[in-house]
Amino acid sequence: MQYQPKNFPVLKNDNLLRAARGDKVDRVPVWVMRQAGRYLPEFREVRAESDFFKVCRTPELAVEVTMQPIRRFDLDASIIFSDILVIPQALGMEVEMRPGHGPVFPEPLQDIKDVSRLNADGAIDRLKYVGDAITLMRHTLEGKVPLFGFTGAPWTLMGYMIEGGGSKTMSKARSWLKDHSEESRNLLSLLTDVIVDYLVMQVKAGAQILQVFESSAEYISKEEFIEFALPYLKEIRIKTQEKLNKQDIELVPMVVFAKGAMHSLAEMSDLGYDVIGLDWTVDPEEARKIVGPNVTLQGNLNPQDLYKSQEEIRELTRTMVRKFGKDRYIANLGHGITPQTPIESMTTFVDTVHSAFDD
Ligand code: 1CP
Repeated sequence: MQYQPKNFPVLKNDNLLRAARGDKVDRVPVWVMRQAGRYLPEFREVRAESDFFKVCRTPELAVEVTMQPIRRFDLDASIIFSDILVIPQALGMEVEMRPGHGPVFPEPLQDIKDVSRLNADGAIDRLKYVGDAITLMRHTLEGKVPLFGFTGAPWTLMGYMIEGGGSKTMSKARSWLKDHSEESRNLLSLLTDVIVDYLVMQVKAGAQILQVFESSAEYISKEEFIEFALPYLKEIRIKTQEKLNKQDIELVPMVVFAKGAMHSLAEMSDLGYDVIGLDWTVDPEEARKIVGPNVTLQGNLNPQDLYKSQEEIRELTRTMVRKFGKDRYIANLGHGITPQTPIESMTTFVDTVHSAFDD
């Protein structure tokens, strides 16, 4: 089936896009990283029937799980169901999603020579299923809320490709940065180019805002972050916008979320992203002081706080939102929601954000 990226329904709730651009909002917009996921019984039902990557590759299934949190909660954005690891897959690496364990690469990059295994030619064509899911999602949403596209950032993808999955230290990948810095830069550049084309493809398919996940920034030092992450994050922002401009496609807001890199908020505010995602380690007022008034902040309740009592969640959320203020702010957690989170806590979080300035 062909999904046509045109004649999309008119957007009814644009609070999140307005907040991203620095315009006034009717209410503080909120969404949650990993809002489609295992804490929802209806998600577990879909996953009981289908392998993780089958869900990603089947637009009807990807759209179904993307819609699940939108049906349940009064969210202000949706995010297309996929994973950051679809890029290494499209470059020819095998990735399995092992139940209860997470992603595993049976043949990770073990040696710098292995980089030559990667095949960037046609990678975007092999990711067309993500575009198809985005296009179908835009039609299915009926303009209720905007749709995020997303990607992993180069350092984070490189880490998974070398470690062969999640890691507590990313030590093998870190040693590449030290011992093979030139080859590491070549790999980061290769990933940057694919990421740019992937993001442009997602916007053409209907993504209305983009988030770049540098989730593994937490494993590297500030010096390494400045040398091996920041330049590529900047290049992604610049080249994505250049390519969209060249093709006469309207720019969409861009969000950078670098978990564990709150030491570099000042540097991040110079990258030209519209929105900076904060992890939960930073105080809202401190972050605002560092980045200045011209960038939107997103975040940053500790996901573990959703295991507290409903009364405590209300109190923590209200205090957080009031510290950020109503302008240039998108409420979220400081990282993804975790699988055991009570559904009631998510409802409390979302509704408390919306009512935080009611009195
Ligand atoms: O609802 C949404 O947010 C959309 C879906 C989404 C997103 C944005 C998924 C589905 N994954 C991601 C991004 C992603 N994937 C990141 C960046 C965000 C973050 O830091 O959390 C990362 C690091 C991954 C890699 C990944 N995929 C992990 C982490 C592994 C580790 O130990 O480091 C895991 C567990 C996955 C699997 C996955 N991806 C998504 C879901 C719902 C799941 C759970 C697996 C399942 O359903 O079986």
